Amino acid sequence: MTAVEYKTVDGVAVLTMNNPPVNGLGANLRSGLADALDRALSDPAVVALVLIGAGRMFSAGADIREFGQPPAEGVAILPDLIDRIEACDKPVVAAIHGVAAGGGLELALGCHIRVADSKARVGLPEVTLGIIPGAGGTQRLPRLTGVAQALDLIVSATLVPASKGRALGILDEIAEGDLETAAVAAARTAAQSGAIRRTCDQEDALADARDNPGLYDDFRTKIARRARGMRAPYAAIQCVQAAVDLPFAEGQERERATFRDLVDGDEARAMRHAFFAEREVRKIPDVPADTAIKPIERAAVIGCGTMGGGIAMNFANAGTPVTVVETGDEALGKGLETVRRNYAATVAKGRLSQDQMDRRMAAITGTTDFEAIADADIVIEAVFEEMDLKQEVFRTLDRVCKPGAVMASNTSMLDIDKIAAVTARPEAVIGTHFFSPANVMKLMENVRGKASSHETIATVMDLSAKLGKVGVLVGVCDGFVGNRMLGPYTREAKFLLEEGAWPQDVDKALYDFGFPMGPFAMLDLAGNDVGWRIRKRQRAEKPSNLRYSHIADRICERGRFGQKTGAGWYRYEPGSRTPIPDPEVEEIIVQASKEQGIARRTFTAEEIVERCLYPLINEGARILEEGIAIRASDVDVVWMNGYGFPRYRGGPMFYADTVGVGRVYERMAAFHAEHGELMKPAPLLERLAKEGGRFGAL
Ligand code: T1G
Ligand code: NAD
Repeated sequence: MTAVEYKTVDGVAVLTMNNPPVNGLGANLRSGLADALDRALSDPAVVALVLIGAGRMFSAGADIREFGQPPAEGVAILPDLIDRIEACDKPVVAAIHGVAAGGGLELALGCHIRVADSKARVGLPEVTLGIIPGAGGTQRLPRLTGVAQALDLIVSATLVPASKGRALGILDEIAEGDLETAAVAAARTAAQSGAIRRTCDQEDALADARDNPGLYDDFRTKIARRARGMRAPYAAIQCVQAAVDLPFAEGQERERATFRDLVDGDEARAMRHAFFAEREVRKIPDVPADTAIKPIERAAVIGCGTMGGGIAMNFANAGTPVTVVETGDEALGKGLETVRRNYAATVAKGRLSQDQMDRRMAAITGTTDFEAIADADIVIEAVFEEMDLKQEVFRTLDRVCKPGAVMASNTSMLDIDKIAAVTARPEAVIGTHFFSPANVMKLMENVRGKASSHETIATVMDLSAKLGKVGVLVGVCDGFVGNRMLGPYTREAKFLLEEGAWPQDVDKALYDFGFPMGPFAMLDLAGNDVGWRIRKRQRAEKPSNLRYSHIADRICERGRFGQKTGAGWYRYEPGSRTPIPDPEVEEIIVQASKEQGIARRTFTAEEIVERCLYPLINEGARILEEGIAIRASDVDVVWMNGYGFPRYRGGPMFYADTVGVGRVYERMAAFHAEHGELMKPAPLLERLAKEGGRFGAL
């Protein structure tokens, strides 16, 4: 199958890119385009050209799978191909539908006219891959949109709708009728006018920036929080500045050199891994891709507390009517009021219109009567984390829910099989573990029980995408993937306190590593009482003589549950979320060291990072051994989307491959020797270290 189909319409050569699934501009498509270009330019009957995409879109850009591979012999690289198109002496029109992203939009920017259908989206999202636009985007985009707009688009990596693309000057026309027809007409008009408008020649839009050199520093300040630890956004700013300060060709050279410098770097490799990991996670080896998905037209949520309210908002945001069930009118009123306040806060920030808020609130109904949800297609239970209560709720759901309904639990740690076992339809039971705040956090750990049917699994995996979440299928164990790995991470953080570190030392080390906050600030945000309840249950269920730190319990015994009580590992000024070290906590810590007979010492940031992260990775290895996670990259997706693991490090298992599994094993073995059984290396970690293997190759 040729990657580029060629036809002529009224003297216009129509070049159709056909490289499913997203017309990635790989070597085959680039050589197809070069050949078609030769043909059109050498045919005197051809007065103009149209570039259009077959399938779902114009093009999603360079073929990311080619990165890190040796360049294809004799095939023009994308920047050169685009320069050639721009230099054409016959008008070239890009006809855009679906998406024109990255190199796909750069290809269109090299064309002389851009026509799009009204549903199209365009953008340069390369920084999400740890790179910059490398085919002229940083040089051509600002020449159309102006510098400030170009910086915003490139660094925010947003795909903007056609109407905005038109307003920004990226698109010249929105096709009313058939796209190809409109593009051919535009091409003929341009040929008749004889005028060709090359983007590289457009200088006017750069003028503002020339008069305002401070614009770049202002922009760096603006992005500092979300671009922390990354190189690509700052490299993009420098290249856009080069577009203003240098002649076009030199600016291009600067961009290419910067692109080459980034594309094989750790950041780019980690973010490419994240890109494909979030697509791979949807594929469940034993659930056929054509498994039937149950339609979800009505939903219900049991419990409208911290999680229930957020979960209901997800359905309302997706346009699915949802009913929340509470124990009584007071609890119901309180829960719905929290939902209303959350929406009002978003409206106040201008991120939602009042009308949208009203429609979403109207989609949420409250009741105290379980019978009222009998026709729900899916029910998600989010009541207190107590097994007896959850089983009681599932007995009720089994009685009232219609046949075929999916019955899910938002439990953080409990055994889904034990919950399913109290129903007559365990095949319809599954875990859907959202993360707090549930209407914000992207991750859904979907927990398959022994009896969960393929249909139930396929339905909730599809639901995750419909709710704008990243769904990861995991197996049943205490804490599933995320919370189970969080255990050793926070455990070692607490031991470090007994051995001499302060909460702020540990938090600074992990913050500088790239987490949005360290373990102690995170525990104060989530609420220390949640962990306390879990520790009590685990110690009751599995008494052990292994090392245990009492510091966290002593802090909870004093009612220090974190931000919600104004004090936890830190203290907080009223209305502030800024953690302040508290001598009262330091006293508890020093006392614990004394009781353990530990001589306190200081730790380097590297020691702290290894001591907290390597046991987390080690637990990830155990989870893979047990088949609780399907792939190592699934574990990475959980941590990047649910626990703030820095995306530019690719997740814990990818990070282990980056530093070397041998290094992680060596440190774990040393920790085991020094700290005992809790730090025993997982057999998989040991095997991979000895074989020189990688988690990514499993
Ligand atoms: N290269 C290779 N494969 C790609 C791809 C790409 N650019 N884009 C998507 N795929 C695969 C993806 O892995 C999946 O495969 C299938 O296509 C469908 O994708 C010089 C160097 C366009 C918004 O960053 O953001 O150009 O899992 O499930 O949800 O400056 O795909 O089915 O086997 O995501 O409808 C810059 C990346 C590249 C855009 C569509 N481009 N793609 O979303 O489909 S770098 C991007 C997306 C570049 C130049 C530089 C999205 C999409 P599989 P999907 P979707
Ligand atoms: P919460 O205490 O804020 O809310 C629980 C709600 O359930 C309360 O409003 C209560 O009135 C209601 N409820 C209790 N029994 C009920 C019944 N029989 N019928 C109807 N409603 C009933 O708790 P939460 O933090 O929202 O946690 C809910 C579940 O989600 C738990 O299983 C928890 O482990 C899990 N979870 C919590 C978090 C978190 O960060 N809070 C994150 C993920 C998962």
